[in-house]
Amino acid sequence: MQPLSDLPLANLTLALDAEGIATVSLNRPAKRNALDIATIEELAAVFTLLPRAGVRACVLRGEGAHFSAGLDLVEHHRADRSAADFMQVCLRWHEAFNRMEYGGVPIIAALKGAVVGGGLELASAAHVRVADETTYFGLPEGQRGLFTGGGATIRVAGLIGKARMIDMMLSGRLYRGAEAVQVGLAQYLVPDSEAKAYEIARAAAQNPPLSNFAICSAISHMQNMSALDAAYAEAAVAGVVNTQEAAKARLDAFAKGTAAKVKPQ
Ligand code: 1HE
Repeated sequence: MQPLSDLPLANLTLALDAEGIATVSLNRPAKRNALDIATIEELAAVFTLLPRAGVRACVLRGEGAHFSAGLDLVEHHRADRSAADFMQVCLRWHEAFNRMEYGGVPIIAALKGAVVGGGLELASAAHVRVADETTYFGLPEGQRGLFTGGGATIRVAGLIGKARMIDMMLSGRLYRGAEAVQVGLAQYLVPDSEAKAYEIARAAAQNPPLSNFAICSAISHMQNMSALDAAYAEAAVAGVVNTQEAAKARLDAFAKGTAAKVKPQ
C-alpha cells in the first residue's frame, strides 16, 4: 500500500500527529476552496488510504476564511462539459465522499465562512460538523442554474429533511448560527470550530479503532438497508465489535468499579 506521505498533493495538505490525528486541509483559499476536479481526485486518494494508514481520527478544514464555495464554477463553465462528462465528474465526487462516509475513520469537519453547494456536500460526508459564528450553509445550485451532484440529495436531505433542502434550493435560504444547529446542519456551534473539532477527534481517538470503524461505516450502511436487514447487520457487527480483545480491559475495569461513569461533569 502506498504510504500517505507519498501522495502527491497540490490542492490539499495532509498532516498526521503523534496521536494518529490526521488533518486534511482544503488549500485553495484564493478560490475559496472551490472543488475542482484535481481537488476531488486528491480527496478520493487521501480518503482511500487513510483507513489503512493507522489514522485514529481526522479533522477536515479549509485554509482561509471559507470552508468551501462548492463546485469550481469557472472550471465547469470553461470545460463546457457534455451531460455524460459531468455525470462522470459527479461519480468521482461520490467516490471521494463515499470513501469518507463509509471508510470507518471518524472525520470531524471544522467549518467557517461559506459551506455552500458542493462544499456542503463535502461537509455532509464527514461524521461530525462543527460550526463557528462565521459559518453559513447554502445550496445555491438553483440560482446558478445547476443541481446538486455530490450527494446532497442523500446526505443533506438526511441531515435536515427534504422539505428544508428543497426550500434552500428554491429560495436560496442560508442557515447559520443556532438555527443551523437546530435544523441539523451542524452538531456544534462554538467560537473556535477547529479547536472543538480537534477536541472531538482526540476523544474519538481514545475509542478502540474497531468500535470507531463500526460507528463510522456500519450506521451509514444500515441506513441503506431494510429495517430487517439492518437489524441483522447490526447483530453481526456487534458480534464482532462487542467481543473484541480491546474491549476486555475496559469491561474488566467496569466490573471492578474502577471505570469512569457515564455522568454529566
Ligand atoms: C470560485 C468559486 C467557485 C469563489 N468556483 N471559483 N458555489 C457558489 O455558487 C458560491 C460561489 N462563490 C461565492 O459566492 C463567493 O465567492 C463566496 C461567498 C464563497 C466568497 O466571496 P468572496 O467575496 O470572499 O470571494 P470572491 O471575490 O467571490 O471570490 C474570490 C475568488 O474565488 C474569485 O476568483 P478570482 O480569480 O476572480 O480572484 C472567484 O471567482 C473564486 N471563486 N467561489 C470557482 N465556486 C457537484 S455539483 C455542486 C454544485 C455546486 O456546488 S453549486 C454552488 C457553487
